[in-house]
Amino acid sequence: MKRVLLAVLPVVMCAVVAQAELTGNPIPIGIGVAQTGNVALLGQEEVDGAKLAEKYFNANGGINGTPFKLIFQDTGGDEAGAINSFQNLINRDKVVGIVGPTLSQQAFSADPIANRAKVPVIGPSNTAKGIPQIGEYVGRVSAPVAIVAPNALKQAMKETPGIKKVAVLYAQNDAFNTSESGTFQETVKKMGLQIATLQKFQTTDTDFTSQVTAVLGANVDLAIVSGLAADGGNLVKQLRQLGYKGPIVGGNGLNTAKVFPVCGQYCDGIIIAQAYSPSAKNPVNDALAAEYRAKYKAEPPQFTAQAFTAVQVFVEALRKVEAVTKKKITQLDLAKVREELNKQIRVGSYITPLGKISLDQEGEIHQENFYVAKIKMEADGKSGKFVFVK
Ligand code: 1QQ
Repeated sequence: MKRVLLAVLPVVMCAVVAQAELTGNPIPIGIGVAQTGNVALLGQEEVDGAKLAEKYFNANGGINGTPFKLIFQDTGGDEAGAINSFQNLINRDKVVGIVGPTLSQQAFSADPIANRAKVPVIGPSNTAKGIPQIGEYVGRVSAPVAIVAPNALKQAMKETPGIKKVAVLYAQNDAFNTSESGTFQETVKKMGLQIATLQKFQTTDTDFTSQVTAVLGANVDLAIVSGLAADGGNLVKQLRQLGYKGPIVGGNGLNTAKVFPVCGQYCDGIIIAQAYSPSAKNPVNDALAAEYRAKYKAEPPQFTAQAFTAVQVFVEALRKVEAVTKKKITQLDLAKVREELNKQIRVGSYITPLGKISLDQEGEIHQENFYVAKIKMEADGKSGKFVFVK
């Protein structure tokens, strides 16, 4: 009994002391991601990650003793929603910086607004080509498709030798899917494979009969799908229902357990590249994974880890701003905080759930480790998991 108490006491005291130490008005950090609509299938995982980061970093000293608080503004799934969310965060909530939006398609519209207002943005899941180049206040912790996507293709080739003919399908009304598909198409050609059919669709589509008919007619050995969770999941389902039996590579838009209810048993086997592994070893990821498992009884997903990481970069950069200016954030003018924060985000490196990362002067992420997972559905066709294969 005595030994148990002695073991538990320091942990409890530590948490109490750390929280009691935080004083002053909380520093507002904006979270502008999709909390409603179809894109919330992806955005909700970001909300989870941001909240876990808020709890974790405030329990670990906040911004050198000052707490920070997250201000959430739902973007919905379109450009207008993202613009509105960013404007509210910038002008009304007076945040020091913004984590968001969920989609690259939204980032190309909303980020220029933050950039003009000189408010730092960290994209938690904006992987299209050209995001950091939007402006000097735009960065991301989501590695670009050019680096991530080819890993899934390599895995498919390894698992199924003899692939020659490929079907490429993508949502043409979405910037990320167009960008990712471009990478897939280049990689396919570099590998000496043939694109037997190239099929386009819209993220709002629900009937994919014509695309699937073309795929079946082309008699391909592999299908590569770049869509978001709802449309991409339905496309996979219809591919299988109409008789496609070969391997399927899915893009980042399918990278969530939220597709399980969409394609059900037919999600089984989809190969998806990952910028995060729940089993990456470092103290921050260990803490995130433990919290997530306790709360959700599942492995933390990539979008959760990336949103957590985006908050972490803001927190650590805010601490650096105080060190450099020798002033508390709360004593500095907001415009000055935003400007210094943007500089410090790009200085040094961070040990995060994604491993060791840094952002270069342009705001592009540099990350060391990438993975590949495969969806494994249970016999009930309802529950499933991402099994890491590389
Ligand atoms: C992008 C993406 C999406 C699939 C993230 C949710 O990678 O829009 O860039």
